[in-house]
Parts: sequence; structure tokens; C-alpha cells
Amino acid sequence: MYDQLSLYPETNQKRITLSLDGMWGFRFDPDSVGEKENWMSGLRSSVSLPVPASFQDLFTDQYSKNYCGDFWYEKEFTVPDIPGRIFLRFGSITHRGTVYVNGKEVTSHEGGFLPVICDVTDFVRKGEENHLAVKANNELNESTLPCGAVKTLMNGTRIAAPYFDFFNYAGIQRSVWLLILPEEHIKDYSTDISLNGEDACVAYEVKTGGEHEVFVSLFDKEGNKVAEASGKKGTLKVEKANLWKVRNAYLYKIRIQIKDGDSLIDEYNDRIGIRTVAIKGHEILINGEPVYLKGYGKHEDFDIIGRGLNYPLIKRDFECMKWTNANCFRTSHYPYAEEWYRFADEEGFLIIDEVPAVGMMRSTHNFAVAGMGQYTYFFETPTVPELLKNHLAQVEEMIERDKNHPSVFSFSLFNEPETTSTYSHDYFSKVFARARELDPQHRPMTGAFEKNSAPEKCQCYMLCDFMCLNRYYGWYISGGPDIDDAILKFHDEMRRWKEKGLDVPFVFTEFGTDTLSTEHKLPSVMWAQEYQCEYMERNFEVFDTYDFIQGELVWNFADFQTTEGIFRVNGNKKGVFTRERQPKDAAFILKKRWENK
Ligand code: GCB
Repeated sequence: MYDQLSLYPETNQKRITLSLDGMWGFRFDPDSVGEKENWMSGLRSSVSLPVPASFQDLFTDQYSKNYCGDFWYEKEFTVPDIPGRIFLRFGSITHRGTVYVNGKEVTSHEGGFLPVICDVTDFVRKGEENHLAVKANNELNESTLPCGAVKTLMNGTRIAAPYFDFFNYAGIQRSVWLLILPEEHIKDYSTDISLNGEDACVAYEVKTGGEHEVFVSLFDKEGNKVAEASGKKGTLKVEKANLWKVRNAYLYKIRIQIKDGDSLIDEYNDRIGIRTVAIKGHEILINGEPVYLKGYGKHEDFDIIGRGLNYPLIKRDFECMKWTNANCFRTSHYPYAEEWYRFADEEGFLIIDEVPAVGMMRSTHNFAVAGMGQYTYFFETPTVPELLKNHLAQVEEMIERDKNHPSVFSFSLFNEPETTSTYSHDYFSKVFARARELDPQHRPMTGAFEKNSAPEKCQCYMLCDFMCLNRYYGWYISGGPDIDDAILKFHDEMRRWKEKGLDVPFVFTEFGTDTLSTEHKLPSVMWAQEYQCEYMERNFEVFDTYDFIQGELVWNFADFQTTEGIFRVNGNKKGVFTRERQPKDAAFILKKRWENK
């Protein structure tokens, strides 16, 4: 866990943020000789590569695309000769990285989807050029998040064997910044919101590196100050609050200052939304009003850039989601770049924010094996203590990073693990307990269950505040001409859940069919567009039968890249949009249904 410095970078009268995005030097290190040969001081022979981007699809050869092991980045940067503490902030380094400044190790970080932040004040030379090197690594094993393995080909080449269904993109995939902050600075803040009739209370807590006084104020859209308070802990009282509503967002500006008398020491500005989240019976309530979730499971995935941050792509994805009348998405299967959440805050989208706990089942084809009732043990192996340590760390970092976003209404703590053993219950009890302790807004906690987590067998559903089911009746189960059977089986499962009398909302966090945008056929066949449409309609029949079903997030928003194999045609084609973000026929069905839902 970092020293509470996960605040999104801002430049203001007291803070400077310099982007280090651009072309960096890059070099593979298949024999892990970099440290011995002092690459931290200079890579010597390197190629130029863009940051942010995954490295895999930038090259034209198989070796680079499937490279698995250590790889290095480097960049020269100049630090302005002005007072202040200097930090480096990587949006992420996937899946792990060690940062060196002027040849010296500064920090190491495990996990590829959350920020890496380090104080480099004592490592840099102000007013001069400095050398930054990152040794990264993209190997997977059973104690990393996500889980997987490395397989060695007969010729000695090592490649990733993910236990999950997305390509193992890696690199410096998000923006990198140099931050210059005052010596005594704001490190973090959190809020907890309650409503009282038309008024709201925003209880806040600010962490700083000193003892000078803290002042907090809140401004409306027009820039009028609507509340203020002082102290590291306090309450902002907002009369006649404008609420952040689903697909109708209102954002206030929160300004935090540290002052010494009249002189300003540090300032940080952010945008927050006033809204509450609750689960009551089988309803999800935002500001006390029930909401039905409509939308998608997504991926950060696009041609050439892989999982690299790309603003136009974010914009286009939101436009496409809005066009289908969606109101929600799940950051399957890892926390996305922070820019996604900032956009969702603005657009009034709800987010189920997911930790990269995916692949916790010993199978490289979860999607095929999972539903067959086979026991895919996982939580009784010797790797578990290390896995749990990583899982808890990433839950902590995710909540720390995302806790103030109004869009984030829930945290998902796993995707489709083995959940039928007592081992899994023990394991996840710890993860849920820690998450609940950490979230200042006490959001509902959940996780996404695959079909093997059946009502009679699942040992983890009771940990969740609402249930998220990934179900493929009509695709992996009884597809094509058997779809009538699929629907009967689906009803049967829902009846069995109903009999448990859980009285919590159920949300389908996955359902969908692989569909090639080139295929059309009447009567429909699997993989044709007509089948995707029929499958949707048939699944909706089931959803609309049960009042405890409170949401439908289609798998997937867009086609995306996966590991190659006989189940995948140049990637997973369950997108409602193509990888180029153009609609398949099913998009029109969703648009129509969600207009009135
Ligand atoms: C799942 C997984 C998701 C896969 C999907 C599929 O259950 O959660 O990662 O991509 O199925 O398409 O098989």
C-alpha cells in the first residue's frame, strides 16, 4: 500500500504535474541479465516505443507479441529547479515493475492495474537531466492477480498461459507523470455522504504530511461556494443539494487547502457527486430510488494499443453505451485507468469496480469447463498465502484509488473463482472483511459467479450484498437448436435461487454469444448476428420473470483480443459492438429495450 498518495494528478498554484508520456526506450530481457549488466543506468541498445500502450501489438513478429519475461523501459527527464518534493506516478505497470532513477532502485510494485507512486526527491538532480528506468515483467502464476502460468515451448521460448479469457497485454499502459508538490502536502482525502431531506452532509477526512490547518470548501457548478469547514476531519453541510443521479450527473468541486495563517501551503481540487447507495430487499437504491442496471461488462482493449490509455476510445465507448441507453458497466476484470471513472462521474454511469481476481480456477478454459460441474480446486494449494496477500493489497489499492468516485457504487472482489469448497469460503471471507473495513462509503460488495457456483453448492454467495451471476444458457449450455432447453434450465436455476429466499438483488454480469459481424443466416445459427439477437430476447424473457433480477450487463461491450485457440476467432466475439466500435444487430435490440426499462 502506498503512503496515501493516490490522488489523481492536478496542476494548480501549488502543484505541478508534468507528463512523461511519449516515446521511451524499450528492450526485452529474456535472460534477466538487465540488473547484472546495469541496464538501470542505461539500456544501451533499445528501440523506441510509445507510452502509454501495451507493447504486444506494436511489433510485427510473433516473438515480440507473445514475449513473456522481463522487459525494460527508459526515459530521460529534466526536473525544474524549483522547491518541492518530486514524485513519479505511473497509472500502472503491468504486471509488476521496479523503478530506478539515476541507476538507483526507488520502488517495486506488484499488480498491473493500479498506480505505482514513488517519492524520488532524494534520487533526482534538480535543474538537470535524469535517467528513469523501469524493469517490468508480465509473467503469471497462481499467486499473481490475475492468475495463470508460464509455459515453455520445446525450443525454450516462454509464453503466458492465462487462466482467463483476455490477452495478456502488458507494458506501461497508462500515463506517467512527474509531480512537484509542496513539502507539506495533501496526501489523500475521503468522503462519506448522507442525505437529510433536501440537504446533504459530506463527512470528509483529509490526510496531510504536516500539522498546519486544513480548510475544505465545496463549490457548485456555477462556482458559488455552498459549504465550508476546517480541520482534517469535518462535515460539509449542503442545503438543497443537487444530487448526482444516474445518467444525470451533477458534480461539485471540492477544494482542500493547507494554510499557515493567510499563506497557502498546498491545494487540491477534485469533483465529487452527492449521492447515496443502498441495497434494500431486492432493490439497488441510488439516492433512495431503485435503479435497474443496464449495460455491459467491458475490457480496456483496442487494436494496436492493446490495453493502452486512449482518450478518443473512452469517448467513443461512452457515446456507444449512451446510444444504447445503458447506465452501468463493470470494469471486468481489473481496475481500469482512472480516466474511465472520471468520465463516468461526468456522464452519470454506475460502475462495478473489479479487482483483478480472475483465473482462480485451475483451468485455461474457464468459460468451457466451469459450467460442467467439474471441481476445479484452487484454494487449498501452497500458493494461497501469497495469493491472498496480493489480493488484499490490490483490494486496498483499488479502494484507496477509487473511493471518492460517485460512479463507483460497488466493488467486485472476484470474477468466477472456484467457490464450492470451504477453502474458498475462508479465503473470500478475509477479502470481503478487509474491503468492508476500507471503504469509507460502505458500498455494497460483490463478486461475479460462474455456473458451477450453483445455489446448492456455492459457499461464497452469502458474502455478497447483491448477487452477480455470469450465465451462458443458450451459448455454452444448450446453444443453437437446443435453446428451448437452455431457457428451461435457466428457469430451473433461477427457481432454485429463489427458493433460497435470499432477498437480495440479482444482477447478470455476463450473458452473451460469440457473433461474427460478417455472418447472417435465417433461420439463425450460432455465430450469426440473428442468433445473438434471438439469444438476447430469450434471456430477457427469463430476466423479466423474477422481480429480484435487478440488472443485465451483457458480455461484452465490444469484441476483444484473447489468447489464441479453437474457441476463439482472432479474439472473443461476444461484443455488441465490433472491436472498431460499430454496432452489431443486437445493439439495436438493447437500445430499444433499455429505452423503456
Ligand atoms: C466468462 C468470463 C469472461 C469470458 C466469458 C466468455 O465467464 O468471465 O472473462 O470472456 O466468460 O466469453 O467465455
